[in-house]
Amino acid sequence: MQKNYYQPEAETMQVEDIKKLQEEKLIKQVKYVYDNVKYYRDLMDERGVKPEDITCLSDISKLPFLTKDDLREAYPYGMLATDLKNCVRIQSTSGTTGKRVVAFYTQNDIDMWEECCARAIVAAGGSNEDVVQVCYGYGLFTGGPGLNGGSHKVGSLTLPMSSGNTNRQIQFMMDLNATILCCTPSYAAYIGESLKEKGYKPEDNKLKAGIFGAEPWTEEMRRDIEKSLGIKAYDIYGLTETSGPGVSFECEEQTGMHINEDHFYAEIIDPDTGEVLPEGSKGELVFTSLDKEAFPLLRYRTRDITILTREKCSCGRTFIKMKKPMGRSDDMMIIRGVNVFPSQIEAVLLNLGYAPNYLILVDRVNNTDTFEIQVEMLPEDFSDTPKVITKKEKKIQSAMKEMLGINPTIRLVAPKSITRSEGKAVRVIDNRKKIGINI
Ligand code: DLL
Repeated sequence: MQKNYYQPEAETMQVEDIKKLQEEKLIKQVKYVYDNVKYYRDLMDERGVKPEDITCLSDISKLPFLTKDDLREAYPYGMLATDLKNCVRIQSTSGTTGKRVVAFYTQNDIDMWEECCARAIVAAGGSNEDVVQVCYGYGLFTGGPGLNGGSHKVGSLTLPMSSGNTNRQIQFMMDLNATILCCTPSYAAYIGESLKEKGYKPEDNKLKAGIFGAEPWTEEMRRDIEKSLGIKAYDIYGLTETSGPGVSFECEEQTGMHINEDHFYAEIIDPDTGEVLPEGSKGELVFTSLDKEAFPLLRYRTRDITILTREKCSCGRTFIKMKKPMGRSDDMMIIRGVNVFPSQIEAVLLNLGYAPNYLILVDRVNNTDTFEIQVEMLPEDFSDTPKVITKKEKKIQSAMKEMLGINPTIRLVAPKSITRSEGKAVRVIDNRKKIGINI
């Protein structure tokens, strides 16, 4: 079979050449960050590390880590490494106002990011003959803009659908003969079900592949989606902080995602001690950008748990592969593709005058995440009529929607009815774990 790559010279580089390139880029990027990002320079100074101390890849372990908290502390401009006039875009994670992570991009950063997405599309069999339907969200979320840009680079006809309005998605998919679908795996499964409900069989659509990511999904889910849509389903990974989707992507082997190592250096660390672990070990994934201009990050702790392996891949790509993320080392949940922290929920409740007695219940029913928050009503509200209670629930719901970007079901429950814990409070019951989804 003819192998297709978007940038073969990079994607099939000899491993020694990748390492040499990474080393050269790392040395430059560290100096660039030291010279231009005061926040990180201070961290390096605190540790007594200077850019000259970084002379080879393994020296990276001398550098301090960066965490989401650092990025929040530095919000909005503290991590910016270039003049604002050189920046052309921001993207952002969902999160508390004022506490969002805001990532900046120069045009070169956008080009690099879109090329990474183009590699993913070509690895999924895409070319300028394809019609790529992008139903990741557009806007501050990186999913829509990233895959949209990648599809342009490939020269595919791009359908910038954004998420939601499933009837319209299906109409465009069928009328315009979409061949590649890009969305979260749970939305892909939902589209599959909706097609079936409308009486379509998998062979009635022209789709051949899907590029699905932004949330954890299982091999079982992959098989379900492949069957219901009649496609091959490819995984794609990324995070706002490093650029967005396309940091790594799957090839036809479907055994893990190749990391775009010419732009990102990956390490696996022990989440408790920070020690760098050898290849093949399970631990927390840490990324260092190698050539970003606006928002370069050195040793950024993703909190995603995975394993890196550099086994020979039948696709011919030489980039190291990461396994599907197997969980997180923090309390972030991904619900319907949106990142949710219990602390955000607590902040909303405290703001509205409730005590922090709540329980978050998450499950996956018919491939869609369910999300309920039980909140203890205030003792003085206990005698409220059902109508008044419903009104209060709606008020909490709209405040949650504003904070999180998604709508939970809110249930006000009797005072003192949520079990108190004697140790660490159990705030989250995530039943998706029972069906093998490693949230
Ligand atoms: O989710 C970027 C993205 C968009 C990736 C579209 C793929 C497709 P954030 O909203 O910043 O960015 O969330 C990043 O999502 O740290 C992981 O925990 C999780 N995640 C992303 N892709 C995958 C995946 C986008 N393929 C966080 N499998 C990351 C499992 C994923 N988890």
